[in-house]
Amino acid sequence: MAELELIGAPFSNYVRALRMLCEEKGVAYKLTPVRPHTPEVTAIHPAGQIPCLRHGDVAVFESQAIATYIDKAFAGAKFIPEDAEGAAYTTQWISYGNVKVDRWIMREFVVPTAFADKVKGPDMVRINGAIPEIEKCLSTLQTAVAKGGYLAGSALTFADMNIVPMLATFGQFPQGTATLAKYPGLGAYMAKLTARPSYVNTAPPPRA
Ligand SMILES: N[C@@H](CCC(=O)N[C@@H](CS)C(=O)NCC(=O)O)C(=O)O
Repeated sequence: MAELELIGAPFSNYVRALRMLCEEKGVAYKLTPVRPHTPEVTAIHPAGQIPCLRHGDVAVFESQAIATYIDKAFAGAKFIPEDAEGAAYTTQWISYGNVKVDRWIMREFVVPTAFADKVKGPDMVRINGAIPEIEKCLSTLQTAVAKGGYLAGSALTFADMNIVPMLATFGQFPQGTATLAKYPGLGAYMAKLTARPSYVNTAPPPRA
């Protein structure tokens, strides 16, 4: 069978989530660690975003679609359940992660904090404005994982792998640590997920 190639820089949470999926399933893969908008990426993704996948003649963009392909194309444990209810809850939390958690944590907090204008400094109005929306996300996620231990119920799914790198990134900032401390149930869930070899083994190298 052709080699599975994941295309995208390891600092991307979306790339990490897919690497975690491969680790959890025991699927061998080659990582091509390129940034967005590079030729390997634009050959597949019309908007130049990472991650992308190549597997023989198959070329896929969008992390949820890539995860679905990997989960279905390879044997082993399923992380996007086959049953109607499990599939619905899993894709529901993947979408919520991508639309709400990524928006408020990554786009409105992490990016304006870490890549602030060198002259003007960080846009604190924008960054502080994100915190109440992030808290809504954290509260929602804490309630969800309180039921069965994982977002989609009592079993680990790709929805958990998708969300945990985003939450952990938030926790790398002092304001993120302080905000997360208000949600101990979510903290326990994060501790459980980040202790897994699939998370530990996919840590991005320190940025140069
Ligand atoms: N919905 C996309 C989001 C991917 C995404 O936002 N990737 C970022 C890196 S983490 C990117 O490529 N950013 C560059 C850009 O949007 O131009 C997915 O799930 O794959």
